[in-house]
Amino acid sequence: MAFTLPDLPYAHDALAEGGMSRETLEYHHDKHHKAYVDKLNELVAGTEWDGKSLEDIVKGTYQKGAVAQNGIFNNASQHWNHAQFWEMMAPKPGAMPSELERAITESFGSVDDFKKKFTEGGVGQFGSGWVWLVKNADGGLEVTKTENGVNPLCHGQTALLGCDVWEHSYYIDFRNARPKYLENFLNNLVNWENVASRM
Ligand code: MN3
Repeated sequence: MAFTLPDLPYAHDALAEGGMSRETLEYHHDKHHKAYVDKLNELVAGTEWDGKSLEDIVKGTYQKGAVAQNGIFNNASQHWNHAQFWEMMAPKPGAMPSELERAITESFGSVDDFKKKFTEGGVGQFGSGWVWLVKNADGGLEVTKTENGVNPLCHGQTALLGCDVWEHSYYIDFRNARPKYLENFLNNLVNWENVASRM
């Protein structure tokens, strides 16, 4: 069965007040994300991956230590990453649920220290990639960064929060100011209820 582009869980202009414009979402969701889905369907057709779940394809095609991953992996992982990313944001997001705040404070010392670490991770990802808040198998939380489409599934971790630091994610709204984009993401866009539900 072919993969499909999921609708955004809000209108294209719903995040504008929070700092992510309609134009960014029109390009990022309608064009970039759609291209990953279309390419994935094209590449998977007639292969051993045809009919497999997205998670199985991501994990099964990941090549440990490979800088350049193969086409099926790149498009499958980017489809998965973006589908999570849209869900991880919300217009007018609410406060952080207390169980998440507790877990973050335990692992990072404070919510502010976590935000600092997450921003540094995103700024420090040289070139395209993602910054994540993950839950490890032992239950501890960690901030990680990954190159290109690589994601926590590849490392057996649970993705609680991810932020796309490819230039297409921020160039329209923040130009080259990746740190500002990350700070704005954490302070105005993250759907903390969604993050907590992933624990
Ligand atoms: Mn992207």
